[in-house]
Amino acid sequence: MKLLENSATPSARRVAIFLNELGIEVEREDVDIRGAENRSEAFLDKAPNGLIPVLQLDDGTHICESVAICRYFDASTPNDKALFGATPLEQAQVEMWQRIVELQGVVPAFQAFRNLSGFFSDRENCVKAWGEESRERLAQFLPVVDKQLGKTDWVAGDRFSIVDITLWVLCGFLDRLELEVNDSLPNLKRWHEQMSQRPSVQ
Ligand SMILES: N[C@@H](CCC(=O)N[C@@H](CS)C(=O)NCC(=O)O)C(=O)O
Repeated sequence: MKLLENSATPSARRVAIFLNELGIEVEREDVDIRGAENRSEAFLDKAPNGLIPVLQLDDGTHICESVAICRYFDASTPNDKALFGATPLEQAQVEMWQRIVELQGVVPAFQAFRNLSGFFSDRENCVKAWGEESRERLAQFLPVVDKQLGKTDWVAGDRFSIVDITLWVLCGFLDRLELEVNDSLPNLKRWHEQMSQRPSVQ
């Protein structure tokens, strides 16, 4: 089994932190995304989304999408972490917040970065106005998680979950968009300090 990834990227980092939480070591192979290796026919045969990370199983099966990879490891590794929630209610709350943070935080962040920086202009049409709008939507989203973290220890409730990993990776991306977790977001700041102490993110 091996992970096809690029360790500097947020999506690979999300899986890496999840694996650290579960104490799992996996062989890794670097994919040259700058050189568009992920857009080659050989790569697209493994990952229809054309993105890293991708998990390659020993029987040749491939799993792309970071959360799907995390689900695979969680379900196939006996553990008591319940990173996707333990009870039906927790599982629903994790799913709910995972989708909120992903769709209203991570997607706008990636869209803002890609469209404003032109980092992938060799493979996509970069639209500055869309980048600016995405950055604004992300800025408007941060108070939403700040409010939630004023009510609960962790994003999806009082148990640490995959959503905290997703939000942590998102926060690590903010400086590239000239945004930050500051005193105007006190609950998010408290959570951020707490997260930074976890061995899995060191
Ligand atoms: N929803 C996907 C997003 C993956 C993604 O955006 N990967 C980026 C790196 S963070 C990538 O492969 N970019 C290369 C490209 O766009 O060509 C996931 O969670 O796995």
